[in-house]
Amino acid sequence: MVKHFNIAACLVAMALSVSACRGDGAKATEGEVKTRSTSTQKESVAPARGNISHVESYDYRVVAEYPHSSVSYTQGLLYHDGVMWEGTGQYGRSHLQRIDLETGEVDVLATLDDEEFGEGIAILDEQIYQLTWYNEYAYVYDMDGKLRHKIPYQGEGWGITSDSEHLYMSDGTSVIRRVNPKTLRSEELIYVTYKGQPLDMLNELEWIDGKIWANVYLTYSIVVIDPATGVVEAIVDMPDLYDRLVDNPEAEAFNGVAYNPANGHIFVTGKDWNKLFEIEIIK
Ligand SMILES: [Ca+2]
Repeated sequence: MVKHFNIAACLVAMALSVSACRGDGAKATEGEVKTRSTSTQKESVAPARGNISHVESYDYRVVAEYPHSSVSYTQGLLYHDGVMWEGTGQYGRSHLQRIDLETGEVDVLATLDDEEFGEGIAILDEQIYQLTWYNEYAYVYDMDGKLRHKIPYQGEGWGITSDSEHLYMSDGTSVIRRVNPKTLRSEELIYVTYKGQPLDMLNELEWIDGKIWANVYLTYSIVVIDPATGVVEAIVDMPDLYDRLVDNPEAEAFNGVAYNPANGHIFVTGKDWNKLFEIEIIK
């Protein structure tokens, strides 16, 4: 049984130990390693600008439930031209794949080597980018999943998304980097704050109407970030989704945000969750 927790409690708890933010069922090996590796960067976070005191709280409604493979360790999720794409992690089962929403069946287009841990995915200019956690390079594929080349970068790769011009990358810290799509070199650093405090553990990303939506690792929260200021403007907590999973003991952390611009709905799931949810956000 995974406990429910929220951002406010986690901000306090993270100063002490990340374990307080973790559900009982969530294996935290990945997070513990990542948390240790990000400690030095927390101290360099710049003060936030803009209105930092008010954070909107969005409600939500589950529009539909779809099957999702319980052996897909979701690290990246996006919806593009009516197709659901997923990048998965874990050594030995990191894939780039398309998901048939109605059946949950996957069409694996690429499989990473056993020593590579897949992370977020993004599509820009009809190319698919897939990050790796520790390997320090991204794969770039054509839309059929054929490898074009790899781009090196420094540090950890977690989430990635695109605004149709640039790419934005997270690395488990409170900093999101806007990067050049050709080089993945940083063009701008976005220091993300929640009520004035740096918000660590930013994970899977989605660019939605000029804002960056981000899963916060080891929570059931998605935050809405103004990329111009880094300020979290809104939050939506979805702890109830875990309770909708049935016969899914391997279910791990809530992760994955995709967006359907045709109806404004988002899709969310989790690592090894056997369901994927279509969500209407209620503001
Ligand atoms: Ca996404």
